[in-house]
Amino acid sequence: PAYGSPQHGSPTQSSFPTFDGPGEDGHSVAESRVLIIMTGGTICMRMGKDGYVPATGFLDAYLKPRPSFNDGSPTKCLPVMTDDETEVMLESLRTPPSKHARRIRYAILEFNPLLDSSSINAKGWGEIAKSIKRNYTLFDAFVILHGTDSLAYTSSALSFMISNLGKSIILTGSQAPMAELHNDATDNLLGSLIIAGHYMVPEVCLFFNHRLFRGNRATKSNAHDFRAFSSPNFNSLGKVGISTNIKWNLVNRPSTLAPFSVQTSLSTAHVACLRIFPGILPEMIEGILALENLRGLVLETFGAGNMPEDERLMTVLRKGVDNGIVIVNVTQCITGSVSPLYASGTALARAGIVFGLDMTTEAALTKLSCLLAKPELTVTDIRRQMSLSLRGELTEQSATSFSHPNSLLPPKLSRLTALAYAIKKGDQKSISSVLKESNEFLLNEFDYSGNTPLHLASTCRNIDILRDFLSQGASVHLRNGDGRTPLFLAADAGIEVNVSLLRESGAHLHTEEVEHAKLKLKTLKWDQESVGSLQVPNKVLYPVTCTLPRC
Ligand code: ASN
Repeated sequence: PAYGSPQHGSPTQSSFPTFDGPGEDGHSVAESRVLIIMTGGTICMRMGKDGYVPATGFLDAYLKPRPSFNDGSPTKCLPVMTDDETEVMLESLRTPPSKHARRIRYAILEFNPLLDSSSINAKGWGEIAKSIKRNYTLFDAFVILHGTDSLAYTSSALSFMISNLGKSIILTGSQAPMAELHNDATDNLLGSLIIAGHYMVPEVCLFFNHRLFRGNRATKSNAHDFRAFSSPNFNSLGKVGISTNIKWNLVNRPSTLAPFSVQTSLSTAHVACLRIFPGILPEMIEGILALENLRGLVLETFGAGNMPEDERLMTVLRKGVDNGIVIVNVTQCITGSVSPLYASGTALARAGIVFGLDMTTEAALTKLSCLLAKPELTVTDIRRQMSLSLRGELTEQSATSFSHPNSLLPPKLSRLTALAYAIKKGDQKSISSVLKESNEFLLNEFDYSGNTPLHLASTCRNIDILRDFLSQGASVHLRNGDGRTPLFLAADAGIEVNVSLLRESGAHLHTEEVEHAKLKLKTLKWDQESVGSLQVPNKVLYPVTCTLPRC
């Protein structure tokens, strides 16, 4: 597949007759084919006697009359595979040419019945996945129209159900129906079509209010605003404005040599979700864990993954784990991750409860349902996979070393490891290439051993490395896993020139540390007033309150 944006000169490649009719300037205009799968939701609703209800006939009622969705060319029928594996010819429309000289031709496959998304379940997710699979080779991309209430559950579920995706799948809906004069449906649908028709983003995405999110990172955060969705723990994948900007460095791509496939069943009947609250009783948790057939539980805990310190609660949870139930700890907070920061969270991990890190509840529940439906996985496999990123749904951080010492190093840690190796070898060429390649400032980050690159350079005989790091703004004040600064390490190693350079750069010792340094470097004057003035340009001072990764 071709990845890239029109701005980079590689628009979506279609396996279809790519050119269809002249554009305004008489030149041929490329055409992409998109299948819209209409499942229901406010976007297609009309007012009934008891409130909004989904209505059929979306293409005829709302898209045909709108010039931005219909360029007025004679309609054309496209082959579409339906749920009973029969091919039907569906009427399609096409948009006028975009500024990238591309039209989007689309057909709509309407589900029967159309749903308010609050009624969708695993069967509905299976139907969506099957429709995509049946039509995968017939279309360049897929747009799913869906209600907003459970949109983040559906986009999360599909992300886990689909493997080796090579085309864009974009879910959208609206807060106000297309039938209303002032609506967000037009923008959401047109934005989704534009991305689907121009860019190959091979992920299950959620597009809303001009933003493209990874589907399993999004959550509905507002019941009224047009800005209904957010992605609190992961940046959006792109934005549609005057121009469309896709953040290609964030986009996941299939990396295995395997064909597109879908898993169509999920074990939603075997999972539950429980929000911890002050005063929760052990019997309440016990009641849920005793449910017949329960195999997975998502616990929404406080803050960084804590719950009331009550031995009776722990006993009940431990019993659930021993009975083979996969219990996953996610935070009730909108933003942030669970971690072994507090004793209470650590006790849960020790009891065999899995850290769900920064997964949303929607992602945790659907991932668990998906994994539990795979007969080849053992409970241990599932527990392990719940803490790993399968589709970019969580950020593997310090918890990786806490619960999964054997898993692959996250990219930042592996860069820091490469840097540490190069510093030890005095290899300045490799040092600068690692630093250049990284899009974040690595010099104030801690490696697996709890040291910053400056700590490592402070005991190196090659003073040029130390000088180079200081001139790039490395902080002299950060303390390593043992609570030591680079200056202390340089003094302890007895390297006088490094000590002098660090002190010139503003480094200093605590009074208790001075005695130790005096013993090591007898010839140096250690009164604190003799600290040299800052000679290093662009110095950035970082606070010393950092959390150190510990194994
Ligand atoms: N109740 C509607 C649904 O989820 C809400 C919406 O789409 N805005 O189907």
